[in-house]
Amino acid sequence: MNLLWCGQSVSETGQSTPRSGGYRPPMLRLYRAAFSTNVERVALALAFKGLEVESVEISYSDRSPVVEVSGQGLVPVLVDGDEVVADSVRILRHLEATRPDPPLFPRDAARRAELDVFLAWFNEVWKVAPNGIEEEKEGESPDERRIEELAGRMRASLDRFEALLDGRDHLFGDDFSAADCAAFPFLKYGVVRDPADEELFHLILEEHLALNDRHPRLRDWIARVNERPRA
Ligand SMILES: N[C@@H](CCC(=O)N[C@@H](CS)C(=O)NCC(=O)O)C(=O)O
Repeated sequence: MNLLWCGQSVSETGQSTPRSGGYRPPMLRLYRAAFSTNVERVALALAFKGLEVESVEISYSDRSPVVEVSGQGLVPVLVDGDEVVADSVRILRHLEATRPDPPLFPRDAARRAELDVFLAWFNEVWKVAPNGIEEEKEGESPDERRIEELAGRMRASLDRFEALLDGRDHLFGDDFSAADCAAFPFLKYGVVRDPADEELFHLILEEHLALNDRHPRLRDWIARVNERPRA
C-alpha cells in the first residue's frame, strides 16, 4: 500500500495567531491516510467551510495514533476541542452543526431529509458493489460471476448520477453540498487516479466506473469538483 508514514508528527497548518482578547478558536485535528476516499470527503468539506486543520497522517500498517485518540482504527477522525468524531459522514454532520456557514446541508427539513436518504443510499447500498468485488478479489477463489454482477451494478449506477446532474451543477442542486463531498472521492476514479495510488479498491472503482460518452454531465461534475480545494 502506498502510504506515508508520519507517525504522530503533526504539521502545523491551523490557526496559531491569538485573536484580539486572547481568544483562539478551537484547533481542529484531522487523522488521515494518503489516498483515503473517506478522508477526502472531510477534506472537501473543511475547505468549503474555510476551516484549517492540523493533520496527523497515519499508515494503515500502524494505526496506533488513531486507535489511541478514537478507540478504533479507521480514518478519518476529527478532533475538535474536546470532541472526537470518527466516520466521514458523522464528521460532515458535526461540521455543519458547529459551523453552519456556508451550508453543506439544506436548511429546509424536507430537502435535508432527502439528502440524508442520498447519503444513506450511497454508503449502505451503492458501496456494497465495490466492497463486494474487493472482498472477492482478496479471497482465495474469487467468484467471477458475482464480480461481474456487482460490476454491472456499478456501471448501471452511472446513469443515475448522470440524471442527478440534469440541469444542475451538483448532485443535489446548483450548490455544492454534502452529497458531492460524499460521492466525489469514489466517482472520480471513473476519470482520474493518481498513478501512485494503487489501492485495490481504487483500481476496482477505476475499472468499473470508467465513463463513456453517455455521461458528459458526470464527467464535467468530476472536473468541477476536482478543482475545489481540500484541507
Ligand atoms: N464509515 C467510515 C469508514 C472509514 C474507512 O473505511 N476508512 C478507510 C480509509 S478510506 C480506512 O481507514 N481503512 C483502513 C483499512 O481498511 O485498513 C467513514 O465513512 O469514515
